[in-house]
Amino acid sequence: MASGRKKVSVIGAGNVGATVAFHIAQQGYADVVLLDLPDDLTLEKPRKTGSMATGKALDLNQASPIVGYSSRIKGTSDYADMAASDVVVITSGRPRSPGMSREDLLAVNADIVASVAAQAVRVSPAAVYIVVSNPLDAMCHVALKATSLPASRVIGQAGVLDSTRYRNYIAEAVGVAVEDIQAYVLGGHGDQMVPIRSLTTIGGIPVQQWVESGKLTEEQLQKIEDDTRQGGGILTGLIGTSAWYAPGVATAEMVEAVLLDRKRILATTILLTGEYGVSDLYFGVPALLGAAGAEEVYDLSRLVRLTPTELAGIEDSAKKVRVTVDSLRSLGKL
Ligand code: LAC
Repeated sequence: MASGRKKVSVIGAGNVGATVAFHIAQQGYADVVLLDLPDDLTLEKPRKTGSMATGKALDLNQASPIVGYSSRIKGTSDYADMAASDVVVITSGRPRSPGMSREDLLAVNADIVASVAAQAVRVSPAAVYIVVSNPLDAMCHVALKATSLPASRVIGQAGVLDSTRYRNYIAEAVGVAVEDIQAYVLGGHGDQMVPIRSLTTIGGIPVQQWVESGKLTEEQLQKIEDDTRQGGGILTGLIGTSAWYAPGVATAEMVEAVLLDRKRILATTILLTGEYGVSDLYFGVPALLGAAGAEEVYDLSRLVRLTPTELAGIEDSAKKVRVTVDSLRSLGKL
C-alpha cells in the first residue's frame, strides 16, 4: 500500500542493515526497503522460499504492533522496489572475521559495492547515498564512481560511530552521562582514526582540563583513544563478526539528518577538495548534513587551533587512506 512517508532503502540485510531498518522504522517518518540477494550464496542449502531480506522485514513488521510504529518494511531482492528512495544506505559486503583488517575486504567488497550502487542509482537517481561497507573510505570512492552522482550525495558513515565509541569510553571513565560528552573522531575509518581532544568536552569543559585537574589521567585518556581506534577490531574479536548496534544507530542518525533536513553537524566521510590540505580523497571530517546531503564541510585546520599531534594524526590517516584507495586503483577497480 502506498504511503506518504519518505522512503529509505537499505541494501544488505545483514546485522547492520537490519539494525538501521529497525531504528528508522521506530522513528515512524519513513518506510524502509530492505534489499539483499535472493539467496545467500555462502549457505550450503540456499533458502528456496524467499530471501533473508524478506524474512527480516517480516520479523520487523511483526515487532511493530508491540513497539508501536506504522512504518512498513519491505524485504526484497528486486531493485525496482527501491525506486524513488530519498536515502539509500549501502551496507553490502563481507563483514570482518576476527584478525581481519577492514582493508582485507578491499577487492571483494569493491565489486559488491560497485554492483549494488550501479543498480540502485538507476532507480533512485535523486537519493542521498550513505555508504557503510568496509573498508569505508575506499568503498565511498567505489560508490561515487558507480553512481556518477555529485560527491555531496555520496557520503560515508564512520565518524559518528567512532565518535560514539569515544564518548562512551569517556563517559564510563569519568562517571558522567554519555549525553554530556561531545567529541569528534575524524580521519579514515581505520586504526589511524584521529580523536580530536581539542574539541572533546565533558559537560562543556575541555577534556584536557579534566586531565589537568586530575579527574581523568593521561594514561586513562590514552587507553580510551587506543580502544577507540581499535574499536571495531575489539568488537570483532569478541563477537566473531563486525559489530552492528552502534554502527546501525550511527547510520540511522545520518539518515535522519538528511531525511528531515536537520542541518546536523556530524563527522561524515566526504570527498575532500583541498580542505585539510587533502584533495580527491574520501575522509572523515565534520560536515553539515541536510536534504542535499553533505551541504557544507568544515575545515577545522583553519577554523580552530588543532594541536600538532592532531594535525600530524590527520596527515598520517590521510596517507593511510590514500594507500588503500591507490591499491584499489591498481586493482583496476577505480
Ligand atoms: C566497526 C565496523 C563496522 O567499526 O567498521 O565496527
